[in-house]
Amino acid sequence: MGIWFIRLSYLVTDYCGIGFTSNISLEANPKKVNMGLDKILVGLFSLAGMMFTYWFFLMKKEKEVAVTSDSVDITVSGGYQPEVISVPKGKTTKLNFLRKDPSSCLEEVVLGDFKVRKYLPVNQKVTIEITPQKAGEFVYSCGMNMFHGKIKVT
Ligand SMILES: [Cu+2]
Repeated sequence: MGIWFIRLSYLVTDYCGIGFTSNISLEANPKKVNMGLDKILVGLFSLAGMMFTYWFFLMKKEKEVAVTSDSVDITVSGGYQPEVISVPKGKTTKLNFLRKDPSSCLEEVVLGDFKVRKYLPVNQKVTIEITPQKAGEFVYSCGMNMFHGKIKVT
């Protein structure tokens, strides 16, 4: 389990251009390592990056919000809040996304199961309507699959 999170963190940091991970392969093969200070620093940074990612994914608690009205406001800022919503099956629910985070990482929201990919301008509400026909858990994400939210259909 843990190793997958670390793998994932490689992907994530590479993807979003943070670039902690480019020298990871050097660490895995000690014979090749030329222990310059820069390499040690890069190693430390990548370790810190991994630990942060690990902590970020594991320690964040899921708070579920049950949607009883026709719509729900979802704030996009360093992720999606509320992160987990539950909606009734067969009912149309409006998801009002409001992106407050200028990071380009969050400029798109992708609801793969609902075949929706939408651009979210900063400070502008974007409404996405879903009418889920199947019960289950549906994860949506930013365009790079870095941040995730979940829709539970019950
Ligand atoms: Cu992203």
